Amino acid sequence: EQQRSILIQSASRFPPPPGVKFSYGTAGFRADASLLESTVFRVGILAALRSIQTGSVIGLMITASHNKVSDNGVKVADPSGGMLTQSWEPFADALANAPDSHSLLQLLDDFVKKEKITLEGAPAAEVLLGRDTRPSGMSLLDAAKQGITAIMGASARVMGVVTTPQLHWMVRAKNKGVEASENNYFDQLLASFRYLLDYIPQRNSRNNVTDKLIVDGSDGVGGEKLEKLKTRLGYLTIDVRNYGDGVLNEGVGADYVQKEKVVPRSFGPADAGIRCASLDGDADRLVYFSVLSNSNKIDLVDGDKILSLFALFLKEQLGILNGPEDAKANKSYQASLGVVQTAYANGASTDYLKQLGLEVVLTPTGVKYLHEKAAEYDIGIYFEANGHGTILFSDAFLSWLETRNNELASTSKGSDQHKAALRLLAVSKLINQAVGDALSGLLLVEAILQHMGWSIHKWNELYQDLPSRQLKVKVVDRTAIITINAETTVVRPVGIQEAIDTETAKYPQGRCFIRPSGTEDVVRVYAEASTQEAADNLARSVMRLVD
Ligand code: NG1
Ligand code: ZN
Repeated sequence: EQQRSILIQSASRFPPPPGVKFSYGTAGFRADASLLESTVFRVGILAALRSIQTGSVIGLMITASHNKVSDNGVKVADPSGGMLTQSWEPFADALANAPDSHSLLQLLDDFVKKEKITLEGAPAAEVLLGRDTRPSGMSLLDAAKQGITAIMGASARVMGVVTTPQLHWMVRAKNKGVEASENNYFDQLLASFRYLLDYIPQRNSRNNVTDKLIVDGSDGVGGEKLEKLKTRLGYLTIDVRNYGDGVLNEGVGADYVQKEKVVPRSFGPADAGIRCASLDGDADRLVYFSVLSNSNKIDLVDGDKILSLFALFLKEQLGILNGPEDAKANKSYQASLGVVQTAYANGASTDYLKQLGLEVVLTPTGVKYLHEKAAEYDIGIYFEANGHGTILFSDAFLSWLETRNNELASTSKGSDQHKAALRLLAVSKLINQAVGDALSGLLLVEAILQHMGWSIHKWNELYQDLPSRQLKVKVVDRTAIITINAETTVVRPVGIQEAIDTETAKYPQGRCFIRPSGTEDVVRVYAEASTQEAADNLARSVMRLVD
């Protein structure tokens, strides 16, 4: 009863905006910030319930990532640090769209019963709260707090301004009994980064790769954090630009750089030849680029190429670790190494990875799908072309690796095999196991480039991207488009796929697909072909089919 009246009272302070329909899409709820208070409040309630049900700490992040500064959004991190379980998404939708406090309470009643969540005498629930640098974040954070504390026994712990992956990392850490602080996060990243550098093969020691990197912080939280982190890096001079003075995501950031293929604000011809990287607004995406001389154009090194670099390195280290005598002595572990991409992955990257002998799987767009698939391998690497991705290590493999490493330390300390074991362990600590993380990804890229003795140009030459074009079309109802086969085939409206196939067949190396966006009210068109002109034409003609 007391619980009911608390809920009614606090919910009445957050009436939903009339006539707006919310949907927990590819990355949580996103909308113009002015529309979001009630939704964020309600997601606070949901997070508290999820914490009670799982008996674990849950995360709630307020961000709209690469979207414009006037937008905002909210998403929930599950106990593992990954995305909210998909089975709760319909509940999130229903909660956000409940028209009044009465229907909200009814929904909560039903859901709590269905999920067998006992509120009375429930164990203490805790939700970690974070936000990006958007000005609207402050009041939204307060709305989230009120939602959390509207559930008796639930408390909110404010982590303040953090990157999205930092918050996910903290949730994961806390649930493993590790201290969930920014310092601890930095310590882990730095320690494992230094480890990797310590084991760089002699032949590649330092002189081949310049120690200078310029990073575009997208005028968001990532640049701010990198400024703090870089002072403790030791080697590597990082020049951070766009770390908060300009407008968030405007002409800057990983999304802009990847889609427009031009330099971000405050970069120019003077930077030609230097290794550059770009983060997105909440620092869960990372792309590299180098500026072409005398122009504002760039050579883009996207998520697919980061994935390829990681895959190549890990495959090599696994190969060294599992020496031929080991197989005979039954000491090797046939670790499965899998690569997960979406249909947006450049076709040339998929070909390259397959040529390396790797298993490549496609999933629908959205980190939750990629992550889930990657978790099926001992080492699962996933990346979206836009630069969101990470590497997952299975518990079974990691515990074997720890044991094997100890063995090697006593039998053949300092051997190639031992070093490979140490490197793999370091990668598992450096790379964020919860979610794609631009800061940890950046350190891993830097360490591997040093290891290989490669410049950004050498890296970029792993394979040559096929020209591609991405367009978006506003339509009356994007949900009318239904796809299968990891979004590569349209089944509704009937007939459209045949028309796309007919267009695509006209172009050498042509590939094209359409899908409804999960974050914007548009249908996206992606086309690839042997020349830029052909890719543009293919995209445009398919766009006309949708319109
Ligand atoms: P949608 O709007 O569903 O295409 C976009 C990105 C995704 C993912 C989400 C979340 C593209 C084509 N799509 O999703 O990859 O990053 O945003 O931020 O880049
Ligand atoms: Zn992001």
